[in-house]
Amino acid sequence: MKLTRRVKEILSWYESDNPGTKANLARILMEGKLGGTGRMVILPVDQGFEHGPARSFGPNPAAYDPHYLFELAIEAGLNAYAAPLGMIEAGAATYAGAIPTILKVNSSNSLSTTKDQAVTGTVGDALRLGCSAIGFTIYPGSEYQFEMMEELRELAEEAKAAGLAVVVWSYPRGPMLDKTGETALDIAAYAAHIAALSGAHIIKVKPPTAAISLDAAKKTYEKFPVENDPAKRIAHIVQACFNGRRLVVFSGGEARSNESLLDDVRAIHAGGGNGSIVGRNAFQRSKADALALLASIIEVYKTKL
Ligand code: FBP
Repeated sequence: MKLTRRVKEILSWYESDNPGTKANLARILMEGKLGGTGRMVILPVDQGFEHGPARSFGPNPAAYDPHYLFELAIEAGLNAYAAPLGMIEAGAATYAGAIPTILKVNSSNSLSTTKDQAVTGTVGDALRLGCSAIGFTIYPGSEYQFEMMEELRELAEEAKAAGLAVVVWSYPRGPMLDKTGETALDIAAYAAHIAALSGAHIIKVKPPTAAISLDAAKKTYEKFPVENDPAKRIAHIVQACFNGRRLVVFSGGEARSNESLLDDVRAIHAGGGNGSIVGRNAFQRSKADALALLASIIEVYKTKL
């Protein structure tokens, strides 16, 4: 496989990484219909942990089967498939080498009263299962944020030493933040920056709204405003990710209309984001509808700006 100039350029931004980690980043970046473009679409399926099985898979019961999820990601021509341990194990032999996988090594669940995650997988698991990366969630703002960041430090160090890439889901939540605050522009940029500072190769955040939440940041944003335009907000998140030197992808959220999701995707594309990580909007649709939507998302990312 010949790497494109764009992928070589992206790999050059990861100045400290060993050849193993760079090869795994290259595998993700060169895979699927967006392979070589520097853009990515990833299928994440950890919602069974986060929200429970019925809320996750009830709308499309075929998705209860882990093999269906691997096949959806492969048939859609995505860059990678991310899931917790049991889900990857359940298709590991059948789909070995068929698509880069990201082992989600921590998870929360809806039965918990605290904003925390348990470590549910190891770097050893990721290597045994042939994964390209580990995935880890931090909740900046939670009472447990520092423990989570310390767990990330340990797992990221181990993953990088073993030649794996590190994907960080950075989701602000906790007592300081209401629902508006969790996706406010200043908070989303802050969360993305914390993930970059923690050594993430790929950062995952929710698309930001125009709200500014932190009182301490309001004056700064008044003085140096970000234009009230979704693409400009994405560009601000890209700035927070070392001015584009770290890959950043944006989540899809709850199932909604194709047009609403595609509006977000167009803004991510125009703002210079690296792509989408779309779970519920893919696996909660019938396979035909999911493949059609994912193809439309990929088309947007292929468009020349
Ligand atoms: P979705 O596209 O389904 O939003 O998936 C992205 C994701 O980050 C999942 O990996 C995770 O389970 C979920 O969102 C968490 O969603 P929420 O923050 O709404 O509980």
